[in-house]
Amino acid sequence: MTNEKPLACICLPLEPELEARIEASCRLEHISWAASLDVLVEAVRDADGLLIGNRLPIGEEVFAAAPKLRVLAGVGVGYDAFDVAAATKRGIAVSNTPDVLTHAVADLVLGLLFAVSRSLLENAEYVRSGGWSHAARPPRLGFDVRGRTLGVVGMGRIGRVVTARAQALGMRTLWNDVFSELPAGAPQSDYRELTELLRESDVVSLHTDLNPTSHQLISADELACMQPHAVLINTSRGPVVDQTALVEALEAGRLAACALDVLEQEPPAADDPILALPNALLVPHIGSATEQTRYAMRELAVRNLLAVLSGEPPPTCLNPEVLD
Ligand code: 8YV
Repeated sequence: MTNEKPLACICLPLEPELEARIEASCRLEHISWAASLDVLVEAVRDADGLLIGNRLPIGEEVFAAAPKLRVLAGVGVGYDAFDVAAATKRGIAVSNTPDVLTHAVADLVLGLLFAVSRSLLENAEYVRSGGWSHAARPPRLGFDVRGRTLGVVGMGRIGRVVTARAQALGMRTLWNDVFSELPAGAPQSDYRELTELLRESDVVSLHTDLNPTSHQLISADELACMQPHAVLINTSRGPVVDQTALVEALEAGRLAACALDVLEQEPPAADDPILALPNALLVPHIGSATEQTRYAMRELAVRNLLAVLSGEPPPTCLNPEVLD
């Protein structure tokens, strides 16, 4: 006798209570979170649902191998790893996890801002290595963020929260997006064309999603617009910045510093020149990496998965047209 329950393939570790929620109405199969695309393709052949992060590109190759697939529940707000158009053609619902990570990413942006503005890593190393005890020359002085101008590129959920928080710190804020009308609910902020925003800002923070329009949005020409004392913060996606051009600008002193949570290649090759730059503060894609936020992302992804498999509308669907 065949088991009627749908098969949910889970490609990252879940808490027992989340697994129990899935198992109440589905069969559950684990796929290693480190699986290659080839292994994943083999593993999803009978899947009705797939819950997965954004490490692997999920498109036609996976969809063609999984004819029963009804839902791709992503764990992450960015969905550039998913071919939503191909999923839509096949009637597969695709979901992401917006909102639940907005504040965690904004926290990291402020953390990076202060780490750079107060030379926190250099100062910590100065103390640890005995420099302070031996009255060695201290690291350079920092800069006040109050009164400085922050340019936010991408006025979505995260860009808005970063703008509001920067204003609370006494920063002046500018914004740019593909639209030029301030979205409803956004804090009051001044719109600028991208090049103007780059010219006027002391700190630029990137919050666009990655799509063909935003790919290498910040290239050599854009970096040339920035002031030599300016700082670039990227917590969006690595390919939004032309990293070769960024390294050149940092090496030449045409840009003071960058703080990157995301890189063109993750993890970077050991000889990636960005790793050698003292004025590049790099962290390993940790925008959402808090216990609470990561749990909230997984929990929302489980709700999306179960909703589709039980014929309900998922809370955060990227292609709701497939539900009709
Ligand atoms: C990752 C992210 O999802 O939400 C996003 O788009 O980039 C991150 O939160 C996270 O690193 C897990 O893959």
